[in-house]
Amino acid sequence: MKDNLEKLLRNALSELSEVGSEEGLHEVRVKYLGKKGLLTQVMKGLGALPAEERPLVGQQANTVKERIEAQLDTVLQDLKKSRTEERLKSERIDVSLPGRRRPMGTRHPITLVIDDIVDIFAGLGFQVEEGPEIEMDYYNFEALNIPKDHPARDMQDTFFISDSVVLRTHTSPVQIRTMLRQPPPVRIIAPGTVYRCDSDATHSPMFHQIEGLLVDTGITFGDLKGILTNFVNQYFGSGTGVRLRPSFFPFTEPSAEVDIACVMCKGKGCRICKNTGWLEVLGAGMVDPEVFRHVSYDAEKVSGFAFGMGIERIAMLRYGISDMRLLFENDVRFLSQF
Ligand code: 2NM
Repeated sequence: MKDNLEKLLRNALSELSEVGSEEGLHEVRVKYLGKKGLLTQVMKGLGALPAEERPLVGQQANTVKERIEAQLDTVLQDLKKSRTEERLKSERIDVSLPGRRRPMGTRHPITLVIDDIVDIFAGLGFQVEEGPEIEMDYYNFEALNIPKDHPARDMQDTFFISDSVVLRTHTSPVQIRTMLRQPPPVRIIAPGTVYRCDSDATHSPMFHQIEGLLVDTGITFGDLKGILTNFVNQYFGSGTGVRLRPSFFPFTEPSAEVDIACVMCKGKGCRICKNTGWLEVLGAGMVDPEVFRHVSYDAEKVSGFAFGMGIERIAMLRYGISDMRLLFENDVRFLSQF
Protein backbone atom coordinates (compact mmCIF):
# COMPACT_ATOMS: atom_id res chain seq x y z
CA MET A 1 0.00 0.00 0.00
CA LYS A 2 2.79 2.33 0.94
CA ASP A 3 4.63 1.68 -2.36
CA ASN A 4 1.37 2.09 -4.18
CA LEU A 5 0.87 5.59 -2.76
CA GLU A 6 4.46 6.59 -3.52
CA LYS A 7 4.07 5.46 -7.10
CA LEU A 8 0.77 7.31 -7.40
CA LEU A 9 2.44 10.51 -6.14
CA ARG A 10 5.39 10.13 -8.53
CA ASN A 11 3.03 9.56 -11.47
CA ALA A 12 0.91 12.53 -10.52
CA LEU A 13 3.91 14.86 -10.15
CA SER A 14 5.42 13.67 -13.41
CA GLU A 15 2.14 14.21 -15.27
CA LEU A 16 1.82 17.65 -13.72
CA SER A 17 5.30 18.58 -14.90
CA GLU A 18 4.16 18.03 -18.49
CA VAL A 19 0.86 19.90 -18.26
CA GLY A 20 0.77 22.82 -20.71
CA SER A 21 -2.70 24.24 -20.25
CA GLU A 22 -5.43 24.78 -17.70
CA GLU A 23 -7.54 22.12 -19.42
CA GLY A 24 -4.70 19.62 -19.03
CA LEU A 25 -4.36 20.63 -15.39
CA HIS A 26 -8.06 20.00 -14.85
CA GLU A 27 -7.74 16.51 -16.36
CA VAL A 28 -4.93 15.60 -13.93
CA ARG A 29 -6.94 16.94 -10.99
CA VAL A 30 -9.93 14.77 -11.97
CA LYS A 31 -7.74 11.75 -12.64
CA TYR A 32 -6.28 11.77 -9.11
CA LEU A 33 -8.59 13.78 -6.87
CA GLY A 34 -11.96 13.47 -8.63
CA LYS A 35 -14.88 11.46 -7.23
CA LYS A 36 -13.57 8.34 -8.96
CA GLY A 37 -9.95 9.55 -8.90
CA LEU A 38 -7.06 7.22 -8.19
CA LEU A 39 -6.26 8.75 -4.80
CA THR A 40 -9.93 9.00 -3.87
CA GLN A 41 -10.27 5.28 -4.49
CA VAL A 42 -7.27 4.55 -2.28
CA MET A 43 -8.78 6.60 0.51
CA LYS A 44 -12.13 4.85 0.14
CA GLY A 45 -10.32 1.54 0.49
CA LEU A 46 -8.69 2.52 3.80
CA GLY A 47 -11.56 1.00 5.76
CA ALA A 48 -10.71 -2.46 4.43
CA LEU A 49 -7.21 -2.29 5.95
CA PRO A 50 -6.31 -3.91 9.25
CA ALA A 51 -6.91 -1.41 12.06
CA GLU A 52 -3.22 -1.12 13.00
CA GLU A 53 -2.17 -0.12 9.46
CA ARG A 54 -4.99 2.40 8.97
CA PRO A 55 -3.53 5.47 10.80
CA LEU A 56 -0.15 5.32 9.08
CA VAL A 57 -1.49 4.70 5.57
CA GLY A 58 -4.26 7.26 6.17
CA GLN A 59 -1.69 9.86 7.16
CA GLN A 60 0.44 8.98 4.14
CA ALA A 61 -2.57 9.27 1.82
CA ASN A 62 -3.35 12.70 3.25
CA THR A 63 0.23 13.82 2.70
CA VAL A 64 0.07 12.60 -0.92
CA LYS A 65 -3.19 14.49 -1.40
CA GLU A 66 -1.67 17.68 0.02
CA ARG A 67 1.42 17.32 -2.19
CA ILE A 68 -0.71 16.84 -5.30
CA GLU A 69 -2.96 19.77 -4.38
CA ALA A 70 0.04 21.99 -3.70
CA GLN A 71 1.61 21.04 -7.04
CA LEU A 72 -1.70 21.59 -8.84
CA ASP A 73 -1.74 25.10 -7.38
CA THR A 74 1.90 25.76 -8.27
CA VAL A 75 1.39 24.64 -11.87
CA LEU A 76 -1.80 26.75 -12.08
CA GLN A 77 0.08 29.85 -10.89
CA ASP A 78 2.88 29.14 -13.39
CA LEU A 79 0.40 28.78 -16.26
CA LYS A 80 -1.32 32.05 -15.32
CA LYS A 81 1.99 33.84 -15.02
CA SER A 82 3.30 32.73 -18.41
CA ARG A 83 -0.05 33.60 -20.01
CA THR A 84 0.16 37.11 -18.55
CA GLU A 85 3.74 37.43 -19.75
CA GLU A 86 2.75 36.42 -23.26
CA ARG A 87 -0.06 38.97 -23.29
CA LEU A 88 2.24 41.69 -22.04
CA LYS A 89 4.69 40.84 -24.80
CA SER A 90 2.17 40.69 -27.65
CA GLU A 91 0.05 43.61 -26.48
CA ARG A 92 2.87 45.95 -25.65
CA ILE A 93 2.07 49.61 -26.41
CA ASP A 94 4.95 51.58 -27.83
CA VAL A 95 4.22 55.02 -26.42
CA SER A 96 7.05 56.46 -28.50
CA LEU A 97 5.23 55.73 -31.81
CA PRO A 98 4.09 58.93 -33.56
CA GLY A 99 0.29 59.55 -33.44
CA ARG A 100 -1.94 59.00 -36.45
CA ARG A 101 -2.14 62.23 -38.40
CA ARG A 102 -5.58 63.51 -39.40
CA PRO A 103 -5.69 64.29 -43.11
CA MET A 104 -5.25 67.98 -43.80
CA GLY A 105 -8.50 69.71 -44.80
CA THR A 106 -8.87 71.82 -47.93
CA ARG A 107 -10.60 75.12 -48.59
CA HIS A 108 -14.03 74.79 -50.22
CA PRO A 109 -13.97 75.87 -53.89
CA ILE A 110 -16.42 78.68 -53.03
CA THR A 111 -13.96 79.93 -50.41
CA LEU A 112 -11.08 79.62 -52.90
CA VAL A 113 -12.92 81.80 -55.43
CA ILE A 114 -13.88 84.38 -52.79
CA ASP A 115 -10.32 84.54 -51.43
CA ASP A 116 -8.78 84.94 -54.91
CA ILE A 117 -11.27 87.63 -55.99
CA VAL A 118 -10.94 89.50 -52.69
CA ASP A 119 -7.14 89.46 -53.13
CA ILE A 120 -7.44 91.03 -56.58
CA PHE A 121 -9.75 93.80 -55.40
CA ALA A 122 -7.65 94.34 -52.27
CA GLY A 123 -4.77 94.99 -54.68
CA LEU A 124 -6.95 97.65 -56.35
CA GLY A 125 -7.52 99.39 -52.99
CA PHE A 126 -10.88 97.85 -52.01
CA GLN A 127 -11.65 97.05 -48.38
CA VAL A 128 -13.69 93.98 -47.34
CA GLU A 129 -17.00 94.69 -45.58
CA GLU A 130 -19.49 92.24 -44.13
CA GLY A 131 -23.04 92.48 -42.81
CA PRO A 132 -25.90 90.39 -41.41
CA GLU A 133 -27.56 87.62 -43.44
CA ILE A 134 -30.83 88.34 -41.64
CA GLU A 135 -31.51 91.84 -42.86
CA MET A 136 -34.02 94.67 -42.62
CA ASP A 137 -36.34 94.93 -45.59
CA TYR A 138 -35.29 98.60 -45.68
CA TYR A 139 -31.57 97.89 -46.33
CA ASN A 140 -32.24 94.92 -48.62
CA PHE A 141 -34.87 96.65 -50.81
CA GLU A 142 -36.12 100.13 -49.95
CA ALA A 143 -32.73 101.91 -49.78
CA LEU A 144 -31.73 100.18 -53.03
CA ASN A 145 -34.63 101.77 -54.88
CA ILE A 146 -36.55 98.49 -55.05
CA PRO A 147 -40.10 99.66 -54.31
CA LYS A 148 -42.79 97.65 -52.50
CA ASP A 149 -44.44 96.40 -55.73
CA HIS A 150 -41.17 95.33 -57.40
CA PRO A 151 -41.16 91.71 -58.62
CA ALA A 152 -37.82 91.06 -56.83
CA ARG A 153 -39.71 91.35 -53.54
CA ASP A 154 -42.14 88.64 -54.57
CA MET A 155 -42.84 85.92 -52.00
CA GLN A 156 -41.45 83.55 -54.63
CA ASP A 157 -37.98 85.10 -54.49
CA THR A 158 -37.56 86.31 -50.90
CA PHE A 159 -37.46 84.39 -47.62
CA PHE A 160 -39.40 86.57 -45.19
CA ILE A 161 -38.66 86.42 -41.46
CA SER A 162 -41.41 88.97 -40.77
CA ASP A 163 -43.03 91.89 -42.62
CA SER A 164 -39.92 94.00 -42.24
CA VAL A 165 -37.13 91.36 -41.90
CA VAL A 166 -35.80 89.08 -44.68
CA LEU A 167 -32.90 86.77 -45.47
CA ARG A 168 -30.79 89.09 -47.63
CA THR A 169 -31.30 88.36 -51.34
CA HIS A 170 -27.97 90.02 -52.27
CA THR A 171 -25.03 91.57 -50.42
CA SER A 172 -26.03 95.11 -51.48
CA PRO A 173 -27.37 95.96 -47.98
CA VAL A 174 -23.71 95.80 -46.85
CA GLN A 175 -22.97 98.68 -49.23
CA ILE A 176 -25.95 100.64 -47.87
CA ARG A 177 -24.84 100.10 -44.25
CA THR A 178 -21.29 101.16 -45.15
CA MET A 179 -22.45 104.37 -46.86
CA LEU A 180 -24.72 105.19 -43.89
CA ARG A 181 -21.76 104.72 -41.54
CA GLN A 182 -19.08 106.67 -43.38
CA PRO A 183 -18.78 109.60 -45.80
CA PRO A 184 -17.27 109.24 -49.29
CA PRO A 185 -14.84 108.13 -50.62
CA VAL A 186 -15.89 104.47 -50.40
CA ARG A 187 -14.05 101.60 -52.03
CA ILE A 188 -15.39 98.31 -50.68
CA ILE A 189 -16.05 94.73 -51.63
CA ALA A 190 -18.71 92.62 -49.89
CA PRO A 191 -18.47 88.83 -50.21
CA GLY A 192 -21.09 86.68 -48.55
CA THR A 193 -23.96 84.23 -48.43
CA VAL A 194 -27.34 85.24 -49.84
CA TYR A 195 -30.75 83.57 -50.07
CA ARG A 196 -33.49 83.31 -52.64
CA CYS A 197 -36.57 81.12 -52.62
CA ASP A 198 -35.54 79.21 -55.72
CA SER A 199 -34.32 75.62 -56.01
CA ASP A 200 -33.60 73.51 -59.10
CA ALA A 201 -30.61 72.10 -61.01
CA THR A 202 -29.15 75.60 -61.56
CA HIS A 203 -30.50 77.47 -58.48
CA SER A 204 -29.71 76.88 -54.82
CA PRO A 205 -31.78 78.66 -52.14
CA MET A 206 -28.47 79.58 -50.49
CA PHE A 207 -25.65 80.84 -52.64
CA HIS A 208 -22.79 83.35 -52.64
CA GLN A 209 -22.08 86.74 -54.11
CA ILE A 210 -19.36 89.31 -54.20
CA GLU A 211 -20.45 92.87 -54.73
CA GLY A 212 -18.30 95.94 -54.97
CA LEU A 213 -18.86 99.68 -54.59
CA LEU A 214 -16.66 102.63 -55.40
CA VAL A 215 -17.83 106.18 -54.65
CA ASP A 216 -15.74 109.31 -55.01
CA THR A 217 -15.71 112.64 -56.85
CA GLY A 218 -15.60 112.35 -60.63
CA ILE A 219 -16.12 108.59 -60.96
CA THR A 220 -17.30 107.64 -64.46
CA PHE A 221 -18.53 104.65 -66.40
CA GLY A 222 -14.98 104.52 -67.82
CA ASP A 223 -13.67 103.81 -64.32
CA LEU A 224 -16.18 100.99 -63.97
CA LYS A 225 -15.07 99.46 -67.25
CA GLY A 226 -11.39 99.93 -66.40
CA ILE A 227 -11.63 98.29 -62.95
CA LEU A 228 -13.74 95.36 -64.17
CA THR A 229 -11.53 94.77 -67.22
CA ASN A 230 -8.48 94.77 -64.96
CA PHE A 231 -10.21 92.27 -62.64
CA VAL A 232 -11.20 89.96 -65.51
CA ASN A 233 -7.66 90.00 -66.91
CA GLN A 234 -6.19 89.15 -63.49
CA TYR A 235 -8.70 86.45 -62.62
CA PHE A 236 -9.44 84.76 -65.97
CA GLY A 237 -6.10 85.52 -67.65
CA SER A 238 -4.68 88.55 -69.45
CA GLY A 239 -6.20 89.17 -72.85
CA THR A 240 -9.57 87.64 -71.88
CA GLY A 241 -12.19 89.39 -74.02
CA VAL A 242 -14.66 91.64 -72.12
CA ARG A 243 -17.88 93.16 -73.41
CA LEU A 244 -20.58 95.25 -71.77
CA ARG A 245 -24.24 94.97 -72.74
CA PRO A 246 -26.89 97.46 -71.65
CA SER A 247 -29.09 96.14 -68.86
CA PHE A 248 -31.31 97.29 -66.02
CA PHE A 249 -31.08 97.24 -62.22
CA PRO A 250 -33.25 99.38 -59.94
CA PHE A 251 -30.14 100.59 -58.05
CA THR A 252 -27.89 101.58 -60.98
CA GLU A 253 -28.31 103.86 -64.01
CA PRO A 254 -26.97 103.18 -66.53
CA SER A 255 -26.58 99.44 -65.94
CA ALA A 256 -24.65 96.80 -67.81
CA GLU A 257 -24.15 93.09 -67.97
CA VAL A 258 -20.49 92.11 -68.29
CA ASP A 259 -19.56 89.15 -70.50
CA ILE A 260 -16.16 87.52 -70.85
CA ALA A 261 -14.91 85.47 -73.80
CA CYS A 262 -15.74 81.83 -73.05
CA VAL A 263 -12.99 80.35 -70.86
CA MET A 264 -13.52 76.90 -72.43
CA CYS A 265 -13.45 77.67 -76.16
CA LYS A 266 -11.84 81.15 -76.08
CA GLY A 267 -14.85 82.55 -77.93
CA LYS A 268 -15.18 79.94 -80.68
CA GLY A 269 -18.48 78.60 -79.35
CA CYS A 270 -19.07 75.48 -77.27
CA ARG A 271 -21.55 73.76 -74.97
CA ILE A 272 -20.53 75.90 -71.97
CA CYS A 273 -21.25 79.23 -73.72
CA LYS A 274 -24.19 77.78 -75.67
CA ASN A 275 -22.29 78.58 -78.88
CA THR A 276 -22.31 82.32 -78.23
CA GLY A 277 -18.57 82.53 -77.41
CA TRP A 278 -19.48 84.66 -74.36
CA LEU A 279 -20.20 84.06 -70.68
CA GLU A 280 -22.12 86.47 -68.49
CA VAL A 281 -20.18 86.86 -65.23
CA LEU A 282 -21.02 90.28 -63.75
CA GLY A 283 -23.76 92.85 -63.36
CA ALA A 284 -22.73 96.48 -62.90
CA GLY A 285 -23.70 100.09 -63.23
CA MET A 286 -23.43 103.67 -61.99
CA VAL A 287 -25.07 104.00 -58.58
CA ASP A 288 -28.54 105.54 -59.01
CA PRO A 289 -28.87 109.03 -57.38
CA GLU A 290 -31.95 107.67 -55.60
CA VAL A 291 -29.69 105.23 -53.69
CA PHE A 292 -27.36 108.11 -52.73
CA ARG A 293 -30.39 110.07 -51.46
CA HIS A 294 -31.28 107.20 -49.09
CA VAL A 295 -27.79 107.28 -47.53
CA SER A 296 -27.55 111.12 -47.58
CA TYR A 297 -24.71 111.26 -50.09
CA ASP A 298 -24.79 114.37 -52.33
CA ALA A 299 -25.28 113.02 -55.85
CA GLU A 300 -24.27 116.45 -57.19
CA LYS A 301 -20.81 116.08 -55.61
CA VAL A 302 -20.03 112.36 -55.82
CA SER A 303 -20.67 109.52 -58.21
CA GLY A 304 -19.87 105.86 -58.12
CA PHE A 305 -20.17 102.47 -59.65
CA ALA A 306 -21.20 99.13 -58.23
CA PHE A 307 -21.03 95.58 -59.47
CA GLY A 308 -22.00 92.09 -58.39
CA MET A 309 -21.20 88.52 -59.34
CA GLY A 310 -22.41 85.06 -58.41
CA ILE A 311 -19.66 82.88 -56.94
CA GLU A 312 -21.09 79.44 -57.74
CA ARG A 313 -21.09 80.09 -61.47
CA ILE A 314 -17.53 81.42 -61.39
CA ALA A 315 -16.36 78.42 -59.33
CA MET A 316 -17.95 76.05 -61.87
CA LEU A 317 -16.23 77.84 -64.77
CA ARG A 318 -12.90 78.05 -62.96
CA TYR A 319 -12.70 74.43 -61.83
CA GLY A 320 -14.76 72.76 -64.57
CA ILE A 321 -17.54 71.66 -62.20
CA SER A 322 -20.52 70.41 -64.21
CA ASP A 323 -23.19 70.24 -61.50
CA MET A 324 -23.73 73.08 -59.01
CA ARG A 325 -25.10 70.66 -56.41
CA LEU A 326 -21.59 69.26 -55.90
CA LEU A 327 -20.76 72.59 -54.25
CA PHE A 328 -23.38 72.02 -51.54
CA GLU A 329 -23.15 68.29 -50.85
CA ASN A 330 -19.78 68.59 -49.08
CA ASP A 331 -18.62 65.13 -50.14
CA VAL A 332 -14.98 64.98 -48.99
CA ARG A 333 -14.05 62.97 -52.12
CA PHE A 334 -15.11 66.03 -54.15
CA LEU A 335 -13.82 68.73 -51.81
CA SER A 336 -10.36 67.19 -51.36
CA GLN A 337 -9.65 67.71 -55.09
CA PHE A 338 -9.20 71.45 -54.62
C1 2NM B 1 -25.17 94.20 -58.98
C2 2NM B 1 -25.25 94.85 -60.20
C3 2NM B 1 -25.23 96.24 -60.20
C4 2NM B 1 -24.97 97.00 -56.57
C5 2NM B 1 -25.40 98.29 -56.35
C6 2NM B 1 -25.12 98.53 -55.02
C7 2NM B 1 -25.37 99.75 -54.25
F1 2NM B 1 -25.59 99.46 -52.99
F2 2NM B 1 -24.32 100.53 -54.30
F3 2NM B 1 -26.40 100.40 -54.75
N1 2NM B 1 -24.58 97.43 -54.51
N2 2NM B 1 -24.48 96.50 -55.49
C8 2NM B 1 -25.06 96.25 -57.83
C9 2NM B 1 -25.12 96.93 -59.03
C10 2NM B 1 -25.06 94.89 -57.81
O1 2NM B 1 -25.19 92.84 -58.85
C11 2NM B 1 -25.50 92.06 -59.99
